[in-house]
Amino acid sequence: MIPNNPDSRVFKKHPLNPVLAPGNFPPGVMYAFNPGAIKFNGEYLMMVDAATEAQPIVFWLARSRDGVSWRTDSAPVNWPAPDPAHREDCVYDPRITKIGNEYIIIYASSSEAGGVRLGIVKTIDFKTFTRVSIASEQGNRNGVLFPEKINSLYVRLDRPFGDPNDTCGMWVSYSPDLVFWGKSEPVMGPRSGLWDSLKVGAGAVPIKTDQGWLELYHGVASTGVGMVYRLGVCLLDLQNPARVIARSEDAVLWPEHDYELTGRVGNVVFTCNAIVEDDKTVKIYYGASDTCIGLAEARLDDLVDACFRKNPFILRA
Ligand code: M1P
Repeated sequence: MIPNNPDSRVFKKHPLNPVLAPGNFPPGVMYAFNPGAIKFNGEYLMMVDAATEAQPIVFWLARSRDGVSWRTDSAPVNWPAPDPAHREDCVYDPRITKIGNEYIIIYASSSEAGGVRLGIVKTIDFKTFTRVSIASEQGNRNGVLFPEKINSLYVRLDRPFGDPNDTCGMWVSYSPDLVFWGKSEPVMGPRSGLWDSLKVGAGAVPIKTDQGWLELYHGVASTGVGMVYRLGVCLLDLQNPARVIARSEDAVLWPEHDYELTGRVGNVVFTCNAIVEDDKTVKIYYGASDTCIGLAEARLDDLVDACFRKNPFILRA
């Protein structure tokens, strides 16, 4: 097991964790995890991966006034019909970006015949959802849209894995219309010997800071207990997000409690969101062991600082 550096603890986990669990949903929901989250109409809103007995994973909304106590809708989201060219039969890991008055959701769209691709759906009210596109080739997930255009183009991070020789790293792509995507280039890959040595994938919607785009991402290492998913942070250039300005050497959140160590897939913390409060506290609702949802909070400045901090225990050549 690659040890966690206690000095790198930036996020504080909420004492009432997990703040949302399958038992909070109507009967039949067995796992509830990896939500997109955003503030909507003065409330916190999560769009949760909910695995029911009837279907593998569907999206389900949960709402909260205080960000800690949640009430769930009585039924899953009324998701739009599949694209005829890609008959998705499972959806997961929604990431919600607000641009203007629209909420644009990039998610993993899986079909037995067509593999995993990025789907894009939008809404203005979280009641009616409209399909925009299937936005990638087969073998891609962990897609997330930046909250503003750069050089007049929409920008997304993603993690292509269609090519077996791929390093399983994070890429950036651009689009004029959320349908046609290109100008793709790698941003960063796994780092040998560290907590993110096997694969890395985009997590939260990037947060604009005066030091660059702060991206909270997940990294995976193969260890004696199997794959371990942790979270880290990096800063990307505001005008050219393919350029990494700084990247945390240590993880900033890792599995350590029972609800994070055991479940549908154990040893996993995973985020698809980050909510920045007016006082610059960053809240994340993270998936724990693909089973339930925890809340963790950090100061935005501390996350930026973590990108630059060096781990004194790493031997450098
Ligand atoms: O089971 C852990 C995670 O595995 C996948 O993430 P990645 O593509 O980075 O390996 C996803 O299926 C994710 O939903 C899941 O939490």
